[in-house]
Amino acid sequence: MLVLYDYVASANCLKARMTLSLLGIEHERVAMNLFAGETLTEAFRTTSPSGRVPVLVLPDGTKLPESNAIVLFVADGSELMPQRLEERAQVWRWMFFEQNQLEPNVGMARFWRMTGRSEGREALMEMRVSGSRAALDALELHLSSRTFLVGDRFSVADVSVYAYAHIAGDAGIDLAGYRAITAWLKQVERQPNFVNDLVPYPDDARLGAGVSAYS
Ligand SMILES: N[C@@H](CCC(=O)N[C@@H](CS)C(=O)NCC(=O)O)C(=O)O
Repeated sequence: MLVLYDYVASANCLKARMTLSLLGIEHERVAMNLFAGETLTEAFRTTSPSGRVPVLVLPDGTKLPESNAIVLFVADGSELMPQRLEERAQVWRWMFFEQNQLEPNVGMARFWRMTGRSEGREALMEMRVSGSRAALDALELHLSSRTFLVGDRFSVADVSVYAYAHIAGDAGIDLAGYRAITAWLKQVERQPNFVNDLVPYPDDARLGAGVSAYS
């Protein structure tokens, strides 16, 4: 059986959880507490060299870190992955965009803002918020003339980009001005077997609350 090393408040982990649910794939979950240092042990580094989650462990013991690699592996050959190479390339394009422009900006701003770490980091926060807006502007432009990111069908590109786009509010960005993104988020949420079990950061993630995996 597939085993997912997971953290409930992580939107990177949410991508893996969403894909497994959308495709109805049975799996076990191992809940990791990042803020108790559980991902920083030598033992966990043999599962994830960067000490990060999500990680999917395959039935033959192969370890697969990186959310988008997990999503692409799980969805390979399924209805969530287009068959034509040209469309698959567009899926990869949006997943690289997600990791390069959306996740680092929305993810960091959300984390600092929701865990009491933004004070003293005003300039950095400003950079992350403006980076988030630039990524959302690009997404809005693309979605203003289509229903889904690639072709005319829901795909793993939508799953991957949804994860951080839908929590832009946590990073201090009002999505109300992004009409195409707002309509697209609703389309994603309407898919059969869609789940979004992301939770806010728990109290032990707050600055000064204990051992933290983050600075
Ligand atoms: N590029 C990676 C990023 C994974 C990542 O940053 N995971 C965070 C949770 S969202 C983590 O495990 N952080 C622990 C740490 O930095 O110590 C992916 O997409 O999976």
